Amino acid sequence: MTVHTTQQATPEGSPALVRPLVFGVLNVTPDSFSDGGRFLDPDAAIARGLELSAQGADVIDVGGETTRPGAARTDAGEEADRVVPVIRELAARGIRVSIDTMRASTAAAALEAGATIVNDVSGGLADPGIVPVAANAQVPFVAMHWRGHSDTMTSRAIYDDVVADVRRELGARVEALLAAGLDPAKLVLDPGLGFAKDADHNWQLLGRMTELQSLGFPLLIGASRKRFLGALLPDGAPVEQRDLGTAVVSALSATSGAWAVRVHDVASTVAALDVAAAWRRGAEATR
Ligand code: PMM
Repeated sequence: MTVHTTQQATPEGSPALVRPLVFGVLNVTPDSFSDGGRFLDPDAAIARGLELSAQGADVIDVGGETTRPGAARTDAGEEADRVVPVIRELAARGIRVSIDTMRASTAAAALEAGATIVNDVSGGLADPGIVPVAANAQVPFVAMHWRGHSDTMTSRAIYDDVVADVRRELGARVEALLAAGLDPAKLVLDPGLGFAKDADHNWQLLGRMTELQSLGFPLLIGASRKRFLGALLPDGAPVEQRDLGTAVVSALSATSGAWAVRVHDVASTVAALDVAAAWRRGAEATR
């Protein structure tokens, strides 16, 4: 799979008419912030992956280590044990799977089990050995903007101009990843919403997405159910109530030319993307 498809913004910057890919989140963890503990059992996780796929997910993004703010690391063996049986079964059923990990060993085990995309929230910084694993397998590599592990990231949310700073830091990652052998046609970038970012930072990164696209790579947006969406709701609203805001972000991301969105509730995002696509068809029809 090459990531430079018609899904991508065209060189002129006008988004293609096709909708972004939908990555359905499947956390096989006891402690992720929104679905932790629900899919730790492999059978429950596989059933959830099938459900997300039936709802229209193009990719199931399987993770075995939580990255929620403040969290401690998961043991490497434990992480791989959680994800491998789930990936093996979903891939065997013809579902495209990405592995959400910062570790080379977990990425290698996941690719062997049938995953075909590596999604690294550290962009190759936490374990540089992950880059040759993805490069040798010739699979897409999602490099997210990252400033440090979850136990320290809140204190790292300091920027002069968050969009310019994230753009510069992602640009440095691009150079390092390509120097380490990654095929530029396989690279996807992600602003890392909520990772060392407060709500204002997230909104600026979304609203000024085109500045990040000027780096020349497809963008994946992971806003789903994050705290900055919860801040728009009354206090104490359950996390699922953030799905409506997530779906709106998906539609607006599509309009801005995002390559993919990563979401927990696939059905509402697919509906929102269908609306955005119909809107764009209407705009085209008037010409
Ligand atoms: N966010 C989470 C986990 N993995 N991967 C990418 N590429 N981008 C993100 O924004 C992102 C991610 C946050 O945790 P969750 O799995 O509980 O939503």
